[in-house]
Amino acid sequence: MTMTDNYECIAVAVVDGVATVTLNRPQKRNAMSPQLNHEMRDALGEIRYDNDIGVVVLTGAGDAFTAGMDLKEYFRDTEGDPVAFERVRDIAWEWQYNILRKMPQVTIAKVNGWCFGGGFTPLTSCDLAISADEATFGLSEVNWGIIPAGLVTRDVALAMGYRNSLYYILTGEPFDGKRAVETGLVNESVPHDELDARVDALAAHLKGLNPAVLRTAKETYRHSLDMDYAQAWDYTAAKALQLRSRDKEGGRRQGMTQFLDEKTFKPGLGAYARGTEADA
Ligand code: ACO
Ligand code: V55
Repeated sequence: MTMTDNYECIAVAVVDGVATVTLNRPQKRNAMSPQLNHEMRDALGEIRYDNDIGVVVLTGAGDAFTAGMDLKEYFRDTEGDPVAFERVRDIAWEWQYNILRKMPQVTIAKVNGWCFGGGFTPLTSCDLAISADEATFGLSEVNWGIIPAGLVTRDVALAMGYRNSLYYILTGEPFDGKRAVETGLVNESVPHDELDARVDALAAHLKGLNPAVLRTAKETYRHSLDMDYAQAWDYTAAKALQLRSRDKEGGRRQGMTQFLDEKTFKPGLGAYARGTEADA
């Protein structure tokens, strides 16, 4: 599997069904170079088909989550060569958006430090995001003379809303983890020395839930947004039925049995005990 591959710009470690993918160019603040993007496309392309992995954590080595796209290798080195730029741009888009957003696993961005510009796309493509209070975020594009491109503008609009998006897009002002929570960009922030423990606990919780249910729930959420109400209603009904065949442990039936007959749990307060019962 992926973890045995020799990557230079990223690191992949799998422990107890949780894959941690680390952007690993700390000397360059994990700036996303073409090679890093290529390795990420490869690694996520493998992880997404690995049934033994239930949760994927994306983080950065050293004091950065990621300083964004690599100004030298991604922008300057392709200047004057639109085809070369398209090539590196499309590989970046492929993992940051197409693959990451559709991962069947639950994905968590663990924002340990600097997160700028193009870093907002992998950040918002993750389902959940937990940051360090001390992390620094910024839509720094305007500071050096470009607009938030790729899907940064679109993603920020979704995560932070109208006023906050335009404020940070137009000012380029940096902000910390606590502010990121207020704007809706991340779910929570905690002191940096508690970040690993908080993400580990969240990952462990998610890993304990029925993976087919989580996958179907996230797909339904993501696709519903692009539909009108009638389509969303019908699509959701079809997804609910799809789950019945996807879910090999028959979660729905176990849940009803344990609540209604055995009275061993309350669905409002926690999850059913997952057994080994195969769906008939
Ligand atoms: N692209 C290329 N190289 C970068 C990037 C980047 N995005 N960010 C940092 N580096 C490199 C620096 O050039 C430097 O390289 P060198 O040691 O070979 O000279 C090294 O990483 C360390 O960077 P410093 O600036 O010395 O680190 P410091 O800790 O003082 O500052 C900070 C960190 C604030 C993240 C700073 O590096 C920075 O502002 N980086 C750019 C952030 C940014 O605006 N990114 C682009 C957003 S737009 C987009 O992504 C499309
Ligand atoms: C950015 C810019 C891009 C890109 C991805 O906002 C992200 C940063 C100009 O191209 O492809």
